Amino acid sequence: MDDAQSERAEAEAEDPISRAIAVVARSAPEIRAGLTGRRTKTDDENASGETQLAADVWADELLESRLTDIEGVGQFASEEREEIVDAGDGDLSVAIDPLDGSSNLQSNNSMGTILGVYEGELPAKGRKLVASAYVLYGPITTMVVARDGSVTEYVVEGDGEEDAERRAVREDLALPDDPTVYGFGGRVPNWTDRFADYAGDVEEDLKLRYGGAMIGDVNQVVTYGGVFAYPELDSRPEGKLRLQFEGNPIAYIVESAGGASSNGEESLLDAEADEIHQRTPVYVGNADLIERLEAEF
Ligand code: FDP
Repeated sequence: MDDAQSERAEAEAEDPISRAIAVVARSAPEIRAGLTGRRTKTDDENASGETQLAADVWADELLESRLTDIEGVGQFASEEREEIVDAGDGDLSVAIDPLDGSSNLQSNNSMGTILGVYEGELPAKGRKLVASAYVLYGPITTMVVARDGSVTEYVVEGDGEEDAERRAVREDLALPDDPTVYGFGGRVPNWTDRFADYAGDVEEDLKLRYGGAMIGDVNQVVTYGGVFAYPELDSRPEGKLRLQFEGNPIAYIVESAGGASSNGEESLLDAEADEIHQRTPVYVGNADLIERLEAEF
């Protein structure tokens, strides 16, 4: 164990926020290994009406049992389950998207796991986040963690919970000043006119890269600079992504890395949280690109 790893082990022993982050890191190799053979659809739908894959259900159950075990965690919520789980006494709540972008599993493209740690009960505003993190199951497994205003990228290695190791590869991560990529979800004919106008402007300066899993698409923005959006649609003004599980945690990471977030009007972190599965348009990236969007809207 190097110095950074033993410092982390000490923090994890006492601090529930560090423990929640550690649980997700340690579960990542196991989740990755367990994807093989769980690519089939189930007969069930999640709380947002999407058909669940065996992998969604399995990753949800694995993380639920481990995260609700942490002393100090009072509530557990998941994109894959209707109700918030009461985890006992504790002032912290964890919100999880166990497998973000799981429709990519069939075609073997990238996916992620998202964690938001909120102070107080859910649903909660993004300003209540005290940490957030995502795992990216790409060619290698990486994890990005935002806490106390700084963002670190780790490589996660190992085969299972016992020997999983997290090694920092980029500290104080910041979005590059000179952005190069954009990725926008939703079908173009369904975009609103104002978003289509914005997209037209962005296309002049940036290169399209869209993979269809928010975590992969956001991670390239964090790496190269640019903008990711799952916008408002004519048919669905509230967009597709969920505020508690996706919008807020990602906004917290991007803003901690010097970027900006918006729901079209204000920072996602300032958006009112009324319902655990509420959807929101999501726009995150370099601050000037998000300012431009808000100015054009
Ligand atoms: P998925 O349905 O595969 O779980 O969370 C929903 C999400 O993926 C995001 O990861 C992704 O950005 C978006 O939906 C992709 O939606 P489209 O297929 O409409 O592009």
